[in-house]
Amino acid sequence: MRSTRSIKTALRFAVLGAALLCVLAVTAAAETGAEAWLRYSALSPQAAKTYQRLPHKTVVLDDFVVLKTAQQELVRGVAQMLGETLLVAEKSAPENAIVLGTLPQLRALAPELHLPRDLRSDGYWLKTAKIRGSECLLITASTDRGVLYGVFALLSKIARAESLAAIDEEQQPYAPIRWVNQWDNLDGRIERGYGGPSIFFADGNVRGDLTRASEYARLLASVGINGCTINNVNAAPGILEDSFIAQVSRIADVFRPWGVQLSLSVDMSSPKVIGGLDTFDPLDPRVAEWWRKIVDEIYRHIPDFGGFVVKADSEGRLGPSTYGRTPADAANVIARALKPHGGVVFYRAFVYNHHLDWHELKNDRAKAVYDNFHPLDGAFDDNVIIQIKNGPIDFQVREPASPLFAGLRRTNEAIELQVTQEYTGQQRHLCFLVPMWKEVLDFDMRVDANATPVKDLVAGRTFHRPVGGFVGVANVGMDANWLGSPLAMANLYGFGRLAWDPNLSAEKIIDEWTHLTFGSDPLVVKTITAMQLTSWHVYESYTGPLGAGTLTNILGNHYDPGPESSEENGWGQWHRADHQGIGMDRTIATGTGYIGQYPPEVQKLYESLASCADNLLLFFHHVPYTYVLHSGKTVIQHVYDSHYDGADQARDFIAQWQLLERHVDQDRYHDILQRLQYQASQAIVWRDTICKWIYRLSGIPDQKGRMQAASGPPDTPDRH
Ligand code: GCW
Repeated sequence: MRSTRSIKTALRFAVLGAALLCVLAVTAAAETGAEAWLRYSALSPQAAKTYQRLPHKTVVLDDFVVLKTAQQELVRGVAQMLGETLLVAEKSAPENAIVLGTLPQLRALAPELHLPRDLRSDGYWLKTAKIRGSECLLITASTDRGVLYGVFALLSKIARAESLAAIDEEQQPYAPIRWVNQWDNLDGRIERGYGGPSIFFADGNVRGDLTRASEYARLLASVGINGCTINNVNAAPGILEDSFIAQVSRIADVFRPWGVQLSLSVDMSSPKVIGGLDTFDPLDPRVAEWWRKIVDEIYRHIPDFGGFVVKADSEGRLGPSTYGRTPADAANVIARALKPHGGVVFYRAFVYNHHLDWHELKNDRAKAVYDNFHPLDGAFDDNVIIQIKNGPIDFQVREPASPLFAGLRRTNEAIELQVTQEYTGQQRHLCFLVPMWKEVLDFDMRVDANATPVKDLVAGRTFHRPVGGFVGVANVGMDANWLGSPLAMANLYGFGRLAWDPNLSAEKIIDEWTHLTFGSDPLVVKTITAMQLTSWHVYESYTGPLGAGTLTNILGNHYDPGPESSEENGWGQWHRADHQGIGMDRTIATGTGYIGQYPPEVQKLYESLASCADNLLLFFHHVPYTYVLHSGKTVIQHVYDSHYDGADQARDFIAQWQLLERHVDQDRYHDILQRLQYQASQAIVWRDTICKWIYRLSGIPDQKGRMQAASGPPDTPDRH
């Protein structure tokens, strides 16, 4: 008896002790999210064994700043993950080392190496090879930046316990432009930013402490992003004041070690507002001269300056239309000032009339982008890039690909994707956007009846353009975890990975991100990847299915449900819901003619109800509520079901997340749990608001009888 009791007691202590250890372990691992996907947490002894043959020293073949950064990052990552401090050796002793250098440097060091391949732009090559008879690991590229990217790739592999045995991996970026925009105002607020105030500006000046800006550049570089526009496209002209440029150059200084080029958003009226001229007419020689001088001044401070982003004639911004000039006139005058320095202009295609007459059924904001820019194809200088939002309206939860991607053959283009979740839940709702972006990037425009996916058009591959690529509106802030929610960082990671290689699958990207951000516990990886991969669809289901757009308050916060705010105003985000039906008729036959902006095969796809996918139906067609979808359901029943299913799925996220209680550090566990609980409650608000609204309009009850009692009688008068 005694011995049984003492065994029990011992066991009890053992269990308690183990529990305590668990708690300590979890507490020790508590994380703020600041490291994002660069946590470099220690590998298990088992996993670390894979890297026993990794060289114990490193050499770098030159001391340029980016190469030095690359080496420091390598040493840091290996120390944290494998517990080993790499010896930093002279380049005269490269034997058994991880060797970092560009191809020419490597050729000079080891002529015996066969390095036949030339790597384009920022591509890199990871390769085990013998130098002077001893085995080395080479991280090489054409540029210093490529070497840095190679180091990050190697560290990512180690973090995910991928084997490096006999590695021979070459990676090339899909396009030269892989930039982020920040919509930061000089007072420190960020337009559509949900992760705290600006990391660059406070109270009208550049911050004194730019530690976060430097850490941001590191994060960007780790996924191959090579440029960052630091201020809002609704630009304050003051950014170009002499004194301010000197301040901005401090930000460029902290970007430079990470190979991130700094660029600025500028206001077209600057020559007048801050230049003292009586005009900003782009064709006036004094205006051209003013831009030349300002650009020369910038390059004196920032020799590797990237260029300008321009938002003009849009949402109240002044632009060339003031003088009857075109976007090409405006873009070119700035481009010519930048040209001698190698800079570029991103001219945003987001030009539209926000005082459109909603009574006129043929009016259509979606047509504006193409109508404004297609006629100018070929009129832009070679260092101008037209920056085009993924869809023709404005970052809605679902839109078709903008027809302008197919409408420019002799003009450079870049796709603008929105990482910050303006219309997709503002980081308070889980919404992993990579699957949405991939649908657009993979969409085949069938230009000249050939396979011409959007990713090839924007990368400049289809029409052999000198430059092109990807721009993400990121809007990170001072919040420790950058975007306000740890899970939202998957969107920034995913943007970078897609910009590097749009052929990566959403599954691969989220698997990588989850391993890097939360570790390799199979339950954690399985649960988080599944939640992320379904989250866009869930969000769409309870906010705006069938292509109706996010039925949000478009006049205010772009967040709460507000289906009526889209109608009866000039903003043009109409869904034209009335008592009989819903949807914008954008057909060529009877509607606004928007569909006519696509190449013929795509026109056919969307024009016909038979071939138009259910998920974009209301974007292209106005149909009665009783219209039967391909799925066999009526539109109205689909709307009810979708909102209820979506809200149920949002609620189910909570239970899925709770499975991870003992598997994820407590800080992030509780933070995310609270967010999911809040999201579930908001999904119900969305569900009820939209279902009641559409029931009142249509008068058609839900077949499943879920909400009529609470909704009151249907409305009567027809609004249109
Ligand atoms: O959707 C709108 C946003 C604006 C933004 C604009 C744009 C920076 O609501 O806040 O302005 O898009 O992309 O220029």
